Amino acid sequence: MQSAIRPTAGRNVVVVGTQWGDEGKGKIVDWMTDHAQGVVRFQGGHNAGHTLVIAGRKTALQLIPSGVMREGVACYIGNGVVVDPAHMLGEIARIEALGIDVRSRLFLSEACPLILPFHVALDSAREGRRESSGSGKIGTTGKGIGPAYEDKVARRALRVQDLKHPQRFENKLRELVELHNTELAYLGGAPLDWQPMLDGALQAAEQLRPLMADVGYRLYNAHAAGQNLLFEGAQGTLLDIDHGTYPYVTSSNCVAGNAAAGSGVGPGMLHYVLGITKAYTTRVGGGPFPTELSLEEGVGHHLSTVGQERGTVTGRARRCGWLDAAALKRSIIINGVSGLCITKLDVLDGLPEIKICTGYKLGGQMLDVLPMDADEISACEPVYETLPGWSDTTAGLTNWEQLPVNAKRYLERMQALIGAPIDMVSTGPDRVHTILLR
Ligand code: 2SA
Ligand code: MG
Repeated sequence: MQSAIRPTAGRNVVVVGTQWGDEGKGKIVDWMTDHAQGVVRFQGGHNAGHTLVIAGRKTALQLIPSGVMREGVACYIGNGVVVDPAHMLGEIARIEALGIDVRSRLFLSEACPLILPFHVALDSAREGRRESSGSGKIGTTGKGIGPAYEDKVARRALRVQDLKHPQRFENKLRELVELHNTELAYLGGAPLDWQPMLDGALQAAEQLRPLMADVGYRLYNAHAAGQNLLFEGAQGTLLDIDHGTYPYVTSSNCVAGNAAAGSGVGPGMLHYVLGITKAYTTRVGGGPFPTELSLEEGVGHHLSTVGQERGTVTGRARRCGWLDAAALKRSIIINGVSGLCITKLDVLDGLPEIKICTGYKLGGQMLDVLPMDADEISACEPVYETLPGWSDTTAGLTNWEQLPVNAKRYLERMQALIGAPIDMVSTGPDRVHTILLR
């Protein structure tokens, strides 16, 4: 059978999370990079945490595309990404310390908005205010992501290209600092001084300048030359600014459609959408989560501990619950998912029975897809179907035939409920722990 996901020449793949992030996208992108010559980030910033385990060695990437771990693969940071210059240089240095060459194959779009220290200060001051006012924290990563995107949309952001023009940079920066200091004062925060920010940015500029590139044009030419490109989504569909559980979302579009706008290519250059789905559900931060379980005991405790569910960036404990097929259904539709990769199946090993949420009860009605309104989602009572578990281990398996019969049944039922084919199953963190189905 012709493989649906092993790319043939000139076939580009978008990898997106179908849940609330942390589905294991980094490992899959890394695995798929065997067949790609370029990996592209198109949204988010260093709020992302992609953990890769290669030959037993764990690496966490936040801003640099996961393709960097493969020699010779080009890494692109598209215009849809918000870039903290200091963080970026730190991350490059950390990867270089592993003996990996980064700078010769990293391309940074000039149009990326910058994350500067006042964005970080605003992010945390606002979270503090939300908490003290009782309106409920969003539970951001505190990296300044939301405030940076706000400046972009307000058309006043400093962008990577401004780093090439020190005077222009200074003028815009001074205005922005003045503006943001007003809000910081309102929130009870200390005002920030523009001068050290300018010094820091101009220092970083020297190192960033050689990386600046016309990313969209490069991608166009790479595609024309027959290369395979991988578009690496960060966070997940239910955290999308438009389609997620608003306001408990991140500030970018995480859905597959944004792979085009966020990198500067046409939608015709996206050929296959791989949706990454964890075999259960996790969420880090606030907001509704219908299938959530207590982490203190039973299955919730099992998922949290066996799955080692902690934030890569912040170390926060992730909330855990059963698979939610009704939420996934929405995700499959919005992303136009071509095929699914199910990850962390082995975490379910040993559970006597496994539940799948097939819909919700809401105000006397039955729903078969996640509602759009966060308050309505909070009021939803999940409806479950129960399947038998399996006692044999699935960890590290590489072949469908080796899976316990009940694990196959679980995957087949999931596929039928969600409405998208499963093309891959990941059975462990290492590259080789992968079952390819089509
Ligand atoms: P932000 O910082 O403004 O993007 O936060 C807004 C919401 O988006 C969530 N978010 C994430 N959820 C899961 N994983 C993410 N990346 C890290 C990881 C998170 C970490 O891979 O583990 O280390 O805690 C990520 N980034 C943003 C966030 O929790 C808020 O709900
Ligand atoms: Mg993550």
